[in-house]
Amino acid sequence: MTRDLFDDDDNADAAPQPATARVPLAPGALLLRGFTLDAAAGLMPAGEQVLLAAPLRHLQVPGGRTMSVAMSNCGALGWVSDPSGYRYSATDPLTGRPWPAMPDCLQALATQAAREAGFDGFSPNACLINSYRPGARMGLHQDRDEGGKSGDFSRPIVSVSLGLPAVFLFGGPERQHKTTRWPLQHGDVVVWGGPARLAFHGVAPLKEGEHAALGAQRVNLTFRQVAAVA
Ligand code: MD3
Ligand code: FE
Repeated sequence: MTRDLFDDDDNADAAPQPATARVPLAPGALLLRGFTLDAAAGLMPAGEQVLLAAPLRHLQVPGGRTMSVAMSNCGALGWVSDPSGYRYSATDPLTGRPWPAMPDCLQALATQAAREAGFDGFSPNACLINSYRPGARMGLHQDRDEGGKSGDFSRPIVSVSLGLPAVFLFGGPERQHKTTRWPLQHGDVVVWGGPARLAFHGVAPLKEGEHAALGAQRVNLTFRQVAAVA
């Protein structure tokens, strides 16, 4: 690469460097627009491999309802729910086997995005895969199962949006807090840390559509650094 030969301000022919728009959504929450656009094509085969070993499924939640979002996991720990509660588990309850390993390209993407947002040394051990078909939604909730006994929420969560666009709802520290709406597109990455880490959030019902690579679907990956499970 000889770009440094031409690396002066008056070189009008310089190829434009891909600019990732950085949009602060709230204190602690940074949207990196298009952060995975270049890598997205490489992420999808990695994701497909994971889903062959640990298929998407609709989990039940306490109260007995079934989630409209289909889920799976990769990494040392995976988020699971059944009528008795939510928890992180080292094994997939569907197969009894450990979750598939987190592919290196996914791990690296999450660590880089966190660093961009000022969180050095993010080393996720859990990646939750959410698949939304048209109509699927996620109600307002907090993500509190990562902190372990000590309640350590110093690590951010990194989320990657692929496929159809969705409207993300971002609230405050209490459920009643009013929410703001943020469209998230294929390739967007958001880092949620600091004061945003325990904010209520959700996803509006997915609109019908067809994405060139993923069909009538939105896939969201969330990377988490979960404290040791007892
Ligand atoms: C804000 N997933 O899996 S990702 C979830 O699009 C979840 O599938 C949504 O909420 C989705 O728990 C939203 C964005 C997100 C993830 C975690 C957060 C936003 C967050 C944790 C704290 C605050
Ligand atoms: Fe969440």
